[in-house]
Amino acid sequence: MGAGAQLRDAKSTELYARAVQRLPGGVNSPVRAMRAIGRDPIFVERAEGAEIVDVDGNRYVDYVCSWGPLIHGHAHPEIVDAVIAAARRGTSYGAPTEAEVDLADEVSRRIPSVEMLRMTSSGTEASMSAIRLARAATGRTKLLKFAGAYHGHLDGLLAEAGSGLATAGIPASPGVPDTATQQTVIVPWNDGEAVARACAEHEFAAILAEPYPANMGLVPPVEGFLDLLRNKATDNGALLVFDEVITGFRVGPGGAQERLGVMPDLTVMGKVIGGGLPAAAYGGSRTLMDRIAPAGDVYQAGTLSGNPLAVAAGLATLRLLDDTAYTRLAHTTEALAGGLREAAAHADVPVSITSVPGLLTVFFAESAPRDYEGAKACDLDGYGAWCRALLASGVYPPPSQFEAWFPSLAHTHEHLERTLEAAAAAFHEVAA
Ligand code: KE4
Repeated sequence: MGAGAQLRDAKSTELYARAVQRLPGGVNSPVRAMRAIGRDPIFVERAEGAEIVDVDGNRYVDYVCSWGPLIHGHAHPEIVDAVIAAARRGTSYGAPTEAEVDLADEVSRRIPSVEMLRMTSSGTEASMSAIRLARAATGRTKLLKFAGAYHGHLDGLLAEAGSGLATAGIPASPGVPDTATQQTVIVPWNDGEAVARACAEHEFAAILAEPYPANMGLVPPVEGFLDLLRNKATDNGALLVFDEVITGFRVGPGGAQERLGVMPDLTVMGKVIGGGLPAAAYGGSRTLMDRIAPAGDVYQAGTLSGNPLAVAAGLATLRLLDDTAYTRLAHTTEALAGGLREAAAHADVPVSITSVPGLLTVFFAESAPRDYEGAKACDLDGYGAWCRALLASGVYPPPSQFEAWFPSLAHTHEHLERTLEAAAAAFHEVAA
């Protein structure tokens, strides 16, 4: 679709009217509702490679890619074939399989700090379980997390920073009891002094961080910040837990910890590990992981944890990720980021774009935020208007300023050309 084209939306509109009668907000996860960019959701009918087609036949270059799992794009033939072959042997046994051991081997080979892992069905479950293990291993309960970081919707982490010097978290959602968030201390990302103060005041079970936060938009750590977290966790007697649900297997073969050379005690993984099917995991040293039942006394379980279909998709996904793939993904990301910078500059729209291989965010702000307060100060309406214009021109961006774009190995030069043409027109539209 050319710039300014109108989307056909009759079927999506009809479906949305039905959906809101049966699903809260018409969706099964909030961000999909597109409320953050001021429009109703688009219902998808099918997808292949870097493209999705909605129920009205509109085609888009997709930069959500299921929020990260689809590093090879939609319906990659080898991944689909692996899932079909697995399904023909049965969809779930509730018993161990060789493929689960193979997947654990593949992960351990890639993620330096993961000697052993346990699979779950979602990143939330993996975060929750890693926290329980950290609390068991240290005999402590308090957690340190960063404002704007997201680790899943578990009670203890749906917490906001208290007012003023109060360091205990307050519930970020109705239904979350104070007792759940009182053990959570929240400090600003990239604020070494705040981390030092918190560690002087509290004995933590864990310091929990996305090494490249991508849930406030992509806000990379400032030089040395992750080393500081490593040192402060060690000095405090806390475990350092890296949530690599987004960065794992994406920013490089060994995730952010390999790229930045900072080793956590526990790693939370998800998304790419399941190749688009429900799978996540948490892992670390054998000493720590052998505390998990039934090897140890820390209970954690899951009916579909490590299920054959998700493991088949995950194995096929990881086995396709060789050095050439990472080089290509890095090149695609940088070409996209550079082109978007040029398009914004040409339209005189103030944006700042952050990027690491496989991730980028277009912040509607003069300078890149270094923390959540900075991200919240962006021109959210401007981002929303720009996204609506992109959708009308056949590009599907993440429908929130506080998310990242997920380029994939299926995005070709032609996709980038279409994207940058639409982005240029959309920047001129919002600049007018
Ligand atoms: P899930 O429970 O949604 O599988 O994973 C939670 C999670 C944990 N850690 C990080 C760093 C995450 O980004 C996520 C979930 N990511 C969001 C998008 N930023 C998923 C999209 C959604 O919530 O619908």
